[in-house]
Amino acid sequence: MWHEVKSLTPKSYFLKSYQPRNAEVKHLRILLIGPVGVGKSSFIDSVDSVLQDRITGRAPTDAVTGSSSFTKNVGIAVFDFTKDPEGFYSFMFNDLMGFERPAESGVHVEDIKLALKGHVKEGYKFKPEEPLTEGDFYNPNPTLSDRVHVLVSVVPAESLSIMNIEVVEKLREVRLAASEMGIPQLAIFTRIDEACPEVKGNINKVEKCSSLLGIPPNCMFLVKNYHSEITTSNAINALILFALRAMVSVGEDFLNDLQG
Ligand SMILES: Nc1nc2c(ncn2[C@@H]2O[C@H](COP(=O)(O)OP(=O)(O)OP(=O)(O)O)[C@@H](O)[C@H]2O)c(=O)[nH]1
Ligand SMILES: [Mg+2]
Repeated sequence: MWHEVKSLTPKSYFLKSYQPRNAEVKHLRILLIGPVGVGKSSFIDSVDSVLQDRITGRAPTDAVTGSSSFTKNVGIAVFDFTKDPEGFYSFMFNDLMGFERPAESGVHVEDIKLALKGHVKEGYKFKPEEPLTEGDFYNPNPTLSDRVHVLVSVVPAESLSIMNIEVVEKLREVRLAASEMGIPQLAIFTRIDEACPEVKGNINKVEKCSSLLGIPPNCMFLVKNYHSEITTSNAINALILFALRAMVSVGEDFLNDLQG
């Protein structure tokens, strides 16, 4: 496996040439969910950095992580990636605020379910007090393009065991809703630099997280985000590209299955 990881370069042919075969969709939509401050926005930045081959910083991240979500003022922020000079890569990320505790103060699970189905328009600001029902930001007739094609749970490798139970339950609820819709799901562990450096430790974490979230171990990826580096490196790029490639592959399978 490590061979395969090392052979991925920022110019990864698969990602560069990828286009959904399903003609109804121009961009594969990947939604990231997870606890506050776990590195969701940093992962999007890291993908951008890998693809641009330099450190970039588009998705707002927070260097002082507290208990409330930094990605707050946006509802669903959409990020696509420049594939200079040919335009954009054919996949995009949706970033959300993190799940907070107490549960009532964060984004509603009902809103995320609506987002999975494509009912939530870009720019909607989630309201902790009430879920979206109708209005300017409600899309009553979503197309396949508006829907989420891959759901990624982002979990902290270093503090998995102290992940709040309410947050775990929210993650599971969203995951079950996505399963009912047939949406493929992966998980990434961020902050592996702060977690146990031994592989065995990480494998135990993968198994623990697998049973917590109900995602099979082979759908889980260890990732180190670019958070303090000033240049990109092959080792960090490889982990990010490996996870990204898996996201795009399962999303493509989902779209093809829908096409029949
Ligand atoms: N050591 C380390 N720090 C990281 C990593 N990924 C992110 N961080 C740091 O964690 C903090 C929070 O990262 P964000 O990307 O803002 O987290 P988020 O999940 O988007 O948070 P919310 O939007 O608040 O839900 C920032 O200070 C990042 O620099 C990582 O892999 N390793
Ligand atoms: Mg964020």
